[in-house]
Amino acid sequence: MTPKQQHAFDKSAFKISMVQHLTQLGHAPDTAQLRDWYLALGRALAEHTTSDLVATEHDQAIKQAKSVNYLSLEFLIGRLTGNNLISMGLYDAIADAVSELGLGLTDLLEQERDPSLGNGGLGRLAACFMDSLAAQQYPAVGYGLHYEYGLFRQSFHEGAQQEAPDAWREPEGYPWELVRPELSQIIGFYGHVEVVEEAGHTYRQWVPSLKIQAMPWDLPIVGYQSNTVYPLRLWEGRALTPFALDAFNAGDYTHAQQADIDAGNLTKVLYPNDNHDAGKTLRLMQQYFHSAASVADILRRHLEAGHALAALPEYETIQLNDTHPTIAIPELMRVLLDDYRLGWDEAWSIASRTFAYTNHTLLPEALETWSEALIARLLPRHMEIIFEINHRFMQEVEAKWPDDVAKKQVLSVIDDKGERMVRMANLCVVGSYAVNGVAALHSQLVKRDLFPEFDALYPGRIQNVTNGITPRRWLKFCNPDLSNLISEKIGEQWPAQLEQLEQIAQYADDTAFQKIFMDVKKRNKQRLAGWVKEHLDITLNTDAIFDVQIKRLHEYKRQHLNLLHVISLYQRLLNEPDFDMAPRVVFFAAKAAPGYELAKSIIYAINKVAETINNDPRVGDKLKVVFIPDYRVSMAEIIIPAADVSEQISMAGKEASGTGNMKMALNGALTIGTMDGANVEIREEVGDDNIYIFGLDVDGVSELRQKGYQPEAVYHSQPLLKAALDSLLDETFTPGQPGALRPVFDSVMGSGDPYLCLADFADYVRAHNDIDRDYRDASQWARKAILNTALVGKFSSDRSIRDYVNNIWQLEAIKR
Ligand code: CGF
Repeated sequence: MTPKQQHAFDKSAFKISMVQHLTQLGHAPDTAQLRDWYLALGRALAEHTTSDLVATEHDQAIKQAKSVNYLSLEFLIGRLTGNNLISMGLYDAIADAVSELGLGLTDLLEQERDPSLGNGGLGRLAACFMDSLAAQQYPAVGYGLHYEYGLFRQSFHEGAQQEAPDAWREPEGYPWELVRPELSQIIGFYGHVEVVEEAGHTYRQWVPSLKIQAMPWDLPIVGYQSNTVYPLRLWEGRALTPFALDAFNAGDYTHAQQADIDAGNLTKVLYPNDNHDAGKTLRLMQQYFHSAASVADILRRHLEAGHALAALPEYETIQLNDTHPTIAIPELMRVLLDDYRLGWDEAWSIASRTFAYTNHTLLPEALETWSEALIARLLPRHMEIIFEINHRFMQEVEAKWPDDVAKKQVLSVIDDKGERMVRMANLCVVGSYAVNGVAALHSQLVKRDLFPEFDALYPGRIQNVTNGITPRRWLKFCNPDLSNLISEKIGEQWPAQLEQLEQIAQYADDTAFQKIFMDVKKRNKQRLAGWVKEHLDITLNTDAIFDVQIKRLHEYKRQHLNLLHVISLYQRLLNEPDFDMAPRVVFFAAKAAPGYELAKSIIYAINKVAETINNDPRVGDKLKVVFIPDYRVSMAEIIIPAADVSEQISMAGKEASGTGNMKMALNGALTIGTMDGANVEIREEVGDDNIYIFGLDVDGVSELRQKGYQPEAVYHSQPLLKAALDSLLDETFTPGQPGALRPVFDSVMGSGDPYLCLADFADYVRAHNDIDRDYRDASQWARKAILNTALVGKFSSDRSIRDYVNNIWQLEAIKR
């Protein structure tokens, strides 16, 4: 706690406030349940953050400074209460206050449901970035959607994924959010474009036929020890047309509610796809609704602060998190052209100096395109503007490469090879002053493979900003024992200056420190094992290697490669009398998009293999496999501090960055990984001896493809691999149901193993053997683990944000 905050906190007043909130919720202290108390705690704390939010909003210095507007369809913020307590410097004081009320703070925090308003890395990155912006006091507003249902809740029925809706706010509402009706906006859809004549000029004007109200809900982003609270503004769709009371009274209930139904659907659900473009109309409606409301709010703030419209790029920058909010570019153009009546050149000069775009993926199936017909129907004026942007852009291309049809074809915003489609990524590059990839390798591939022509046309526009994670949530909050140990050694500044962790490296060879460090790891493993026992009734050996793969389920992430290794260990334990291995628990946690059949088959296969291995008495506690259901931020907070080994095994060139890799390394896990995404930079930081790199690199992948890859040949040449694969076809793991796991077998054999699992298998096994050997040398292992924690300071999202600030956004910190 900072001295200022310590002084400001009045324990007895806070306890009174909690009891008052409890009473307002309709409960009495002697009969209230834990959940009631949690809500009272959240509301009592939110009083403080709300007043800081309002004060920050009205701060003249901030109004006169440049801000970043982070536009993202996803913010996977996780539970806020514990994290906000850390940021406010009140964790211990509140623990003390609630204990005087007879409550345990950790029990209260467990009552909070995760706001799962994101799918995976992209949404979690947005949350880390907001945390780092507030901590470093770079003026910022996050803009997202207020989904009624977050990412589905996952359970398993006989091994198969089941999905249930996640009504994260129900039934009492979320204590941290604040509705701001005074800032609501009206958003149009459909309709037609009219030509208006005024003072000898003709203008175009969109007349939408459907209007929906955008109601903002603010969540407080509390800066770590900074007294700065920025809003994460989430738009909710609401019916605008007044409730049809006449129809209701006349008995026409459905019609009376129709407008509510349409508007309410708009932000009802988060699309559960990660790295995949599903192309649904409602999704485009969500994107436009989000973009239009955000652009309107940005302009409102800008003009209310007294700035000229033409000065927008000097005061506001708009970061597009992936292509999902691309439609904000033509929307700003529409407003400038049609509402403010600027000429094209002036409007374009403003817009193209305001937007910047982050690319998160090279996967073709994730690069969004929308059919021209759909955009023209839903947003007719925007389609005209997109055509005009492209027309002028094509002239630029012609000037640079005269008569080069091929260049125009790849660069064009419109893909007219079949049904005409709008390429959102191309529109982003054309309309942004900066484009960035999310790790060094990824940014290089964006330039080399995805956008080489754009890179030639606009040298310097495509940059790199390596992703990062907030050390407040991902070390200080989730791993209090390790945090305390670090603070004892190097002081309390590291959560705000993560580079300082480097000083821990000097203790890597100190046997006493090694013991304390590994004791902390052991306690975290016990905590996770306790959770597994309580929820899944599996008993774990906490001396075993905790080998962890936690991320979305996707073929390119290769959970099935991990599974093949697990099966091979199982078979060796059974079949090779001399085979010895350090005990291992292999953890998986992953959600599959509901429509992604193969991903669901992989989950099913892992669960079936786990069931067999865990119940086979011949294995004892040498090997256990645990699939933790319903992976979410709060679960990650328990798993990550307990990990010994971090699985980052995507096929090289496919994982743009990864951020779980950073979180686990920071908590002292050793990475087994390919030369992909941020693994490459983690290796640079921790050194070759403290990471297990295996498999083909990007060049190796393309060479193999050129030579002609034959998974069958690999299958026949490697007995261990063949045996593991064959077991997927018989009844080993699915008694009475031979072939139930065949889809996984076929995915690496029949359809040609698109992600080269078989090609990398042997080297993956080799790397795991190295891990097995090294883990048995406790002191050497401790040394490596300590060095991982010590040497990954670069991956603080504070550093990522400073890179954005210095190289792209050009903001000044405003200290409060
Ligand atoms: O974004 C991802 C993640 N799946 O959400 N992508 N998208 N889209 C990438 O696949 C990750 O590699 C990356 O770390 C993350 C955040 O940039």
